[in-house]
Amino acid sequence: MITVHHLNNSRSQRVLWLLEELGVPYEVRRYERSKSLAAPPELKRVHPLGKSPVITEGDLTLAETGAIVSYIAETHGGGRFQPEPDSADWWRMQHFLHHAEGSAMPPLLMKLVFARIPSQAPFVVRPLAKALMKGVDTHFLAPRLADLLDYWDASLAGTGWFAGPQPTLADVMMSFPLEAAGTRVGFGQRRHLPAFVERIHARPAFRAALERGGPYAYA
Ligand SMILES: N[C@@H](CCC(=O)N[C@@H](CS)C(=O)NCC(=O)O)C(=O)O
Repeated sequence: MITVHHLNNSRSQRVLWLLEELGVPYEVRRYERSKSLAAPPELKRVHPLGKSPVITEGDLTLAETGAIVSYIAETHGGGRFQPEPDSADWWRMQHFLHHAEGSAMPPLLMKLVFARIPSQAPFVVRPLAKALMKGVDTHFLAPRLADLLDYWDASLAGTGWFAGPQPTLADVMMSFPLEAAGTRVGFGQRRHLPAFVERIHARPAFRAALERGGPYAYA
């Protein structure tokens, strides 16, 4: 049986959600973030990087959400949550599987980290730190994030899903960047992004995953 090593308020919500969608039995081992949001050291006993999600099943220990959702779909999914192999939608799904962590999350994480810097800087340099971070935000992050949000909004415009007419692993992977963007950046006038987040949160499998994993700040 799959064990999900689940950190509160984290990317591993996606893994629980997929397992619920596919009706795959699993166990959850919960870990709590510290005040600084770090994962607890016990996670390093599961995988050397100490991040979540990690799954274990038999001899296998697997980290990285993209690899985990592919493993679950391939070994337990029976073709569900994936378009026809090698179709254009299948390749679109592959694109978003990589895009979610490779291109979408880095600027969102930078936004989170930079926003925290001024309050953690020594009192006397706080105004300087604030001005510096504002500059980075305005000139570097904001235009890049706007491009990303526009791209995601346009990608959802056709069917409401990222890779074809049905939900796929692409939607599972993109759920976290969209939820994070909604909180950290805001969607502005883009209407497909909030509709997507509402749609996935209303799915019975997403609600069931919340019950198994515990409260999730983005839901
Ligand atoms: N690209 C990795 C990122 C893993 C990751 O950074 N997970 C976060 C939770 S969202 C974590 O464990 N943070 C705690 C820490 O860095 O101490 C994935 O998708 O699995």
